[in-house]
Amino acid sequence: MASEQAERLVKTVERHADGRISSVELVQLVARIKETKVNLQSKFEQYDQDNTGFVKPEDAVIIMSQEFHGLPQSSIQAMVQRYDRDHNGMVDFGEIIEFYACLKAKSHELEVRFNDLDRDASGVLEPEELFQILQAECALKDFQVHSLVEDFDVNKDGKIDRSEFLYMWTNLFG
Ligand SMILES: [Ca+2]
Ligand SMILES: [Ca+2]
Repeated sequence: MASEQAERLVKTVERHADGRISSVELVQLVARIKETKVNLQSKFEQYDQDNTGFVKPEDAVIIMSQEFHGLPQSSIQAMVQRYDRDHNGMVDFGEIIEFYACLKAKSHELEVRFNDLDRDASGVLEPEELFQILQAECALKDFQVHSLVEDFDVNKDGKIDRSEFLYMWTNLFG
């Protein structure tokens, strides 16, 4: 399952590559995603000893807390709940891994690309502006982008300004 998901993610990145990202950058990005996935996957497997592809919500919270120290516990719990889609009390951790491996691999690039991302030059990032890049390069779903915005939208205006953006990335990946 792990390698299939990795391949799928890589294909997604390749398919959506446009003139904005050079082939060297793309290769580096893909390599970073793969490396991050391998690390997260091995942690996941410690909790999924029967190889079911799922972990208990409390274990997912532990893994995420270890990996993303700055992320508030409440955000992690909310996120894990969102991933328990059929409410059977088990979390498809493979999906979380895919999501975070890509975010983590992109973190530096995103951090230095605020102006680029702010396509309408409004000075803040609307969810749609974050959605475009994260959808294209990480194959994120709507709710994942909205959940990120919700977690780090300090002044609750529904947008991510420069300081919130910095706070987001240093908390997730600092
Ligand atoms: Ca904007
Ligand atoms: Ca805001």
